[in-house]
Amino acid sequence: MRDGVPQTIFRKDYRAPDFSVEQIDLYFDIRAGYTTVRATLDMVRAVPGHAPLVLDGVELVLESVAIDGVSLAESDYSVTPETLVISKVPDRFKLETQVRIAPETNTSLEGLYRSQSSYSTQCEAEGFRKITYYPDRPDVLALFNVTIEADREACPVLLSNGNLIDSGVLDNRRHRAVWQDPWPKPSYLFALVAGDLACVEDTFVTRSGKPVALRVYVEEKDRDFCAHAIESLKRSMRWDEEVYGLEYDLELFNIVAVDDFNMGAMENKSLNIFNTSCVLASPDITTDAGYQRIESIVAHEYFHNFSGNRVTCRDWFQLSLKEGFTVFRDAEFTSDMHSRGVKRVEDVAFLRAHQFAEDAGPLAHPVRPDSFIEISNFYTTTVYEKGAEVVRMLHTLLGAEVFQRGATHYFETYDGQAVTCDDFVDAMEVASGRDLSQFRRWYSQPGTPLLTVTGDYDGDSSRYRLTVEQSNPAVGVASEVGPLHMPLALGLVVDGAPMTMPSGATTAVVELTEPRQTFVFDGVESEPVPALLRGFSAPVRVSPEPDIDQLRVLMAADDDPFVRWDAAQSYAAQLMEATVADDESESAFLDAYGQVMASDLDPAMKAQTLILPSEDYLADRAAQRGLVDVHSIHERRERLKQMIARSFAEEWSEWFARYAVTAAYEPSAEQIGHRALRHLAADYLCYTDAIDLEFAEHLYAHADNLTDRLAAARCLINHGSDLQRERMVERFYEDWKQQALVVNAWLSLQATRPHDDAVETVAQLRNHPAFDWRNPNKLRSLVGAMAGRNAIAFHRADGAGYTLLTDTVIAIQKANPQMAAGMLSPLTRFRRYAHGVDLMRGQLERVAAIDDLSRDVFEVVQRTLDGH
Ligand code: HT7
Ligand code: ZN
Repeated sequence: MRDGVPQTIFRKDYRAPDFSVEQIDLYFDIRAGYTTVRATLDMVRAVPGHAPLVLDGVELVLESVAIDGVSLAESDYSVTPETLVISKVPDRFKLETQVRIAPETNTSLEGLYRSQSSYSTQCEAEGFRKITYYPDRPDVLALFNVTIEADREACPVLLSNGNLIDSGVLDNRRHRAVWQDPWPKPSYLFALVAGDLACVEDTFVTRSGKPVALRVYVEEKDRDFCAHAIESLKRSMRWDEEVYGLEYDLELFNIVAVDDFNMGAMENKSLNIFNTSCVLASPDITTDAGYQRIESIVAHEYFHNFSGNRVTCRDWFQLSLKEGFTVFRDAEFTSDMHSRGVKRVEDVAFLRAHQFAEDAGPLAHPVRPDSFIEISNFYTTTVYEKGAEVVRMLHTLLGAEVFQRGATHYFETYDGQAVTCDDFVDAMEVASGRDLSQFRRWYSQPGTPLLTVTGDYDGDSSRYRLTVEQSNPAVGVASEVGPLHMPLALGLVVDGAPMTMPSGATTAVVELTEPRQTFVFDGVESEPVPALLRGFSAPVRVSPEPDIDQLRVLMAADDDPFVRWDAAQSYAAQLMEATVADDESESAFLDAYGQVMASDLDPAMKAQTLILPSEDYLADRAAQRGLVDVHSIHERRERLKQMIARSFAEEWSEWFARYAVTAAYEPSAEQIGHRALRHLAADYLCYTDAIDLEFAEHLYAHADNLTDRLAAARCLINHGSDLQRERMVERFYEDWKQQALVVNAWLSLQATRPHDDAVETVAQLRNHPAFDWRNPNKLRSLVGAMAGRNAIAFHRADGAGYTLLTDTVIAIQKANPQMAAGMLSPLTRFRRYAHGVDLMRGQLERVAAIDDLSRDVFEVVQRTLDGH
């Protein structure tokens, strides 16, 4: 492993900053090959004493430093690879520094870097220190004034946060723009973009009548792909006014799309920067899911304007304060815009497949972590998705109205401040008058709680007693903090219908606070089937699962969409997990499946219910019982698919015709639902005896959208002959090679083909002109897709999948540490598998042995190898 172990930062060591920055004036002189950054900081000692000034700075070439106009001699300060320290400073002073940076050679995609023909920034979490010396921590809020100078032709567009207050032409074909942000902000929200970009403009009028200019900047060739993002932005702005009473606070809102970006998007104040994959949309380059994803990410970044920007985090341990809350807000927005039931089952399926696994593995951590080496490793599904579930539980416990009052209190009380998760819960306590101290344990307890339930029905007294025990099976991290406070929403299905509770509703929300509690329901006329965890009211597992008879009742009769869907998932999972296949249970399952097919569920929900549980979810279930055998999971799932395909062969053909969308493409709920059912039918048709796949050739040839084309291509690539596959791969590329985002989908199609030799295909595609090692989207679409979404190839018995992933991580880890650490994820749960454990460990040890390992990768490998 590398020399010198990187330092661990602990939450308990938090100290308020010694100095505050009232204002920062930044001057950027952008030249080909290097950029000069001059910074003037108005600084004030915040904690009385004589503490030295310690500023963060990484990969900066310091050219000068002055205090109150007087240049410092080299003996007055010291520079380390990560800091600038000035031992003697007055209580109030102006600090001026000049540094030189090299955006052109910055491949980490943090700080200021060049992507295609533009310069852009990424400062969250700690990228600002790659731009200038600064106290780069979220609890230092300052006013930013930014001047940018660059070549007029190369960079006609010069953007930063806030308002454009001045601009002008300079000598030597150069020009200048001056931006002023009236809102104090932490450095992680700073942004700058300079380049040759087209602008698509619109206007939003706020509820108090103020016009806001909305501008989306993209490459000229992408100008026609911005409409969906703009409409999504307008819907988000309106929703935040209507639901949270929050009105946008500037006259300008910019979005810039860049190709090289480590994540989906970034909420910089008034200058959101997006991965092109999360903003550009057209029927030819975007799938149905892609349209929905763009809407939700645009909304997510917009909502951060308040949950994150106006009220920010005190330190990075509080990341879920802004991320969990904002994920909750964007999920509610999507639910209000589309189908609440579908959104909920999609989110729960994701949480169970990914967050539950994270919480059960060596990288498990609380929603509010206690320590980290590299904060970039904590942009996790626990901080985001489990964090959102924690906020959702508050919403359920307090009710929508009180929760909304709490949110308003939070935004008003902490406006302009950097606060903690505890402050958020405080606001909810004030609004509700309730004691939420036990609820706070959710922020410090890792692991997925387990609810063990027992029902007891007494027909004589018409009484049903439900006993619930909660525990948190050891996750190998931290000790138990005690029982958690959580809402358990439940119903009772009696004689084939949900029973009305004394409240008049069919759902009762009971509160769990003790290790064991019993709830009594009277007036229950016959033995009920309990419908537990309606709406997935808490991020927990429930045991035992209902038996098959109960699942059939829930699927048919419960009135909660999540419970119905969950019953269908459990039913299919239990069938696949059965040790011996028996004809009777299989035909009972097929009977239930047929009933869902024939039901009047709306098409999108029907598709969700009919899609079998994912292999990831089945793996998580298997890990609860013992070791995970990915090949057996795949085979059992394939076998069930074959059975369903054959039993309903006629129906699938009929559905394929019936759900053809004849109108021009639009991403409407109706069309999306119909396409989902049609593609489900197409998938099953691939398993019927008569597979000539002509229907797939036809689907591809007549498609007017990417969703259809990918469904068709998937049939041919995964189920066709070698010739059919090769022809499809070639044709798809020839048709779409000009569209980078479609080419990424083409790479993924090949990387996720469930076959051993996908490993060789991926290895070869790394040399294809369409691949680019520097571009995170390409890495994710090719190598990431094979490792994360193709268990058959990745877990190949000879370990070639593991080697390929590791080679890739090693190749990029110096250039882009964040990406490399993220890509290691499929190896981190190596201990849970029945096969390949030593091979995976061997690859992790190979990474650990590298001398110049980045901090990001070091932390992931170390925690994985040291973990359980
Ligand atoms: N808040 C944003 C985080 C983010 C990020 C973090 C680390 C490295 C690169 C990054 N790009 C964006 C994304 C969000 O809205 O949640
Ligand atoms: Zn976010």
